[in-house]
Amino acid sequence: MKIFEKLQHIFNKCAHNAPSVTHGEHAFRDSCLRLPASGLAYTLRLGGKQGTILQLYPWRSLLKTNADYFSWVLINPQRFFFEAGGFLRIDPESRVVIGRHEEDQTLALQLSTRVAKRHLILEHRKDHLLIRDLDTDTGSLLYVQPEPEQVERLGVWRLSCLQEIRRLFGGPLRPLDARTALERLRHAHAIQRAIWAPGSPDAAPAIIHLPVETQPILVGDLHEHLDNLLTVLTTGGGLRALEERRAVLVLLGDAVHPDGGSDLTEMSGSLLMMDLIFALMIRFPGRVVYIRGNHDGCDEEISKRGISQGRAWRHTMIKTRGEEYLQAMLNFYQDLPSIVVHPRVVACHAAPFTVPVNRKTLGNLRAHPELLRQLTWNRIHQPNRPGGYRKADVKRFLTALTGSDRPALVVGHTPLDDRHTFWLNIDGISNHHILYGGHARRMGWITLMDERLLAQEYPVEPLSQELDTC
Ligand SMILES: [Mn+2]
Repeated sequence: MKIFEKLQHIFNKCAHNAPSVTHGEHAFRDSCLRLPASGLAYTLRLGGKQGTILQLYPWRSLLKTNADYFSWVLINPQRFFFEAGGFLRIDPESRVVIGRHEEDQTLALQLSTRVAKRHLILEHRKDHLLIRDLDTDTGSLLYVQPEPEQVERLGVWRLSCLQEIRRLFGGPLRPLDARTALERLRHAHAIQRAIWAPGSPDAAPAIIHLPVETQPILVGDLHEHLDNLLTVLTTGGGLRALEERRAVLVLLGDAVHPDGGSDLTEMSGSLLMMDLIFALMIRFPGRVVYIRGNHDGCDEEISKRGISQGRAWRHTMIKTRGEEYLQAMLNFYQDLPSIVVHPRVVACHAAPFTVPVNRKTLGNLRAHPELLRQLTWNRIHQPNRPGGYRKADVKRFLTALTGSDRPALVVGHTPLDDRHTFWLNIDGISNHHILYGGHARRMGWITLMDERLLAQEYPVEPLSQELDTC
């Protein structure tokens, strides 16, 4: 609190007479600059010649109908365009201290040791951004980048990602006709089988192992929120990383079935969501993994607020796409994995086992429906949920799968409130995280940078509309 008050004091002192910067190069130390929100981009060099170069961009809505949305984004250009993330948002009315005081920020922006623990303050005010160097040894350097290709770089980049999604989908995001949808589902399923169960007539393995050099992009329960998936794929270089085989998109299940709204049986969004996921699986073979969630089925018992969404899903598939499509979807579900293991992070839909499981059982999980059920239905222990899992279960689960309890465990299924999109180190378990992809206005995801876990969040825009015209 003390540091914060001190920062506030020096910040307010300099804010009044800070020069407005619209061109040129500015070395500054222990002083303020004012950057008008007039559509310029900036390059920052922190920590001298051997320091870190960052870029500061105005971030506008891609939608013509949403011209008011404006934020600033700070990125490390050497990473942002190549991985799913690596950015820092400076939202309206917010203030951020840039520096190595925070591990996640150091990681996201790849700050070098030349950058001070508290190097800069950025404050997003109504029509400008105030930026202050905190009397660092090396000072800070700011260059104005007025060139239109620099100013528009992020917008152009995001639009190109959307266009790529439109291409791989084969047009605007609308549910496919019955025949195309069936072909696509079978094609995606065949690819999954060819990769995870080559030449075998048996079900595909319930556990999928990813090599350490692969960057997993973990996405929680989407529950029909198509724009949330588009947000992940267009913020940073996620699509490029999939294309270049450096990343794997890991969907934690429950991409289907609405989780709110007036009609919990209205399933057209689920059809479209699966159409897009299959298109991604076909475009990026082996780099899109779908973990089975409790909503990935048509059983009567799959329900929300007493309404059977499993039954509604079955009816919708039969009515719009026919019995054959339903059967193909059920076959697809049968082959879905329940656990993804990366040396740094393990993911499943809902919960680790609450019983010890030996190697032999792990190798033959499909023969143990009661264990698969725990993975997809259970939740963290609470006084009113005595059967829930606890810290010891997390540790044992990780050790059984990786030989160590140090990797992280990421699950979906149990959002803890309606304000956040991820919850880290839950229940006093330092490497246990919950992720949810169904928030109406914000999208969070978890990835690895330099083999360390990074959780990020971005406001969601109705990007699927933009796909109609881009
Ligand atoms: Mn669930």
